[in-house]
Amino acid sequence: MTAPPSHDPRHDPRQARQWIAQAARIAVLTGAGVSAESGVPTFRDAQTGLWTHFRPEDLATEQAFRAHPQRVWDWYAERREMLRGVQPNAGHHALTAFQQRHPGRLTLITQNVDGLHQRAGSTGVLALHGNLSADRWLDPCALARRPQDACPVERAEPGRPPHCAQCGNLARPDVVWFGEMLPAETLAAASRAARECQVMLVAGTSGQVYPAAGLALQARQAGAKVIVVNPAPTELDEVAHAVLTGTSAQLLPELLDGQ
Ligand code: BJW
Repeated sequence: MTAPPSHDPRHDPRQARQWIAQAARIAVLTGAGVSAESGVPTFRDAQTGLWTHFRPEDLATEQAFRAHPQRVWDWYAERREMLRGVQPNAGHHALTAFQQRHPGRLTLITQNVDGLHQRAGSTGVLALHGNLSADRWLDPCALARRPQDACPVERAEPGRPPHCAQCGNLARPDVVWFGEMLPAETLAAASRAARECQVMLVAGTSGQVYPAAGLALQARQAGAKVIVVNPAPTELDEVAHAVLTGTSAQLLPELLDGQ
């Protein structure tokens, strides 16, 4: 008879806890699942995931925004509104508390744009996919003297994307859409943390989106133990030394609290 998962060292949180205890540097890569228990929908979960109801190419690309700015703006406005009503959960808090007990030991890399790690008090968060609550200009300003200058005049009408009254430039959410480069310095810092850690903890991500998912492979190739925390199978399970089945609000405290 096959031993229950809890008796297999590959599924044993005690083994993973020990690796964490011994690691001088820990990198954590989080995804949408870490915020699920705060009430924030994931992208790819059946029934509840955002992509169950919408096609990513209709909403999360620059082409979609240029073609239908109001539709995309409304979708983001709705998500921003939803975020105002949610709070960090036990998983976010466990990461923050560990960082506070061990300054400089844990680098937090997130694909999440919801700001919940930051609101929980985590510091130095490497936000690979931007920030849902911030805007930036879609195009470089046609009228500014220097390319880095912002559009001089912004006009915001309720419910509509703000635009420059002089050149028509639109504001867009400051997130990373498909086909767009991740912020170079943030990605470089995340890659460094992945290559320099002894343990990489991968929590709440399907591991389907690159280059973020590639950080787990980088950590593994550099000799780190890779631990996956997820209630469901992920693309990164085969890269991992330990696959812990459960939610992040349950398992992150179990792995991190008291050490
Ligand atoms: C729980 C839980 C609980 C549930 N507890 N867990 C190499 C190979 C193939 C393709 C590519 C490649 N390199 C690049 C690409 C293209 C593309 C890509 O990866 N495509 C794949 C999907 C095929 N990547 C890009 O385009 C990236 N840019 C790029 O590569 O630039 C270079 C380039 C430019 C031009 C041409 C070519 C290259 C940019 C990616 C940007 C991703 N943006 C989004 C939207 C952000 C804005 C917004 O929010 O609207 O980021 S998409 C979406 O996916 C979001 C997420 O951050 C990201 C990852 O999703 P995540 O977090 O993993 O969520 P889910 O839903 O997938 O998974 C949730 C998990 O939680 C599940 O496993 C659940 O089981 C689990 N869960 N409850 C713990 N309680």
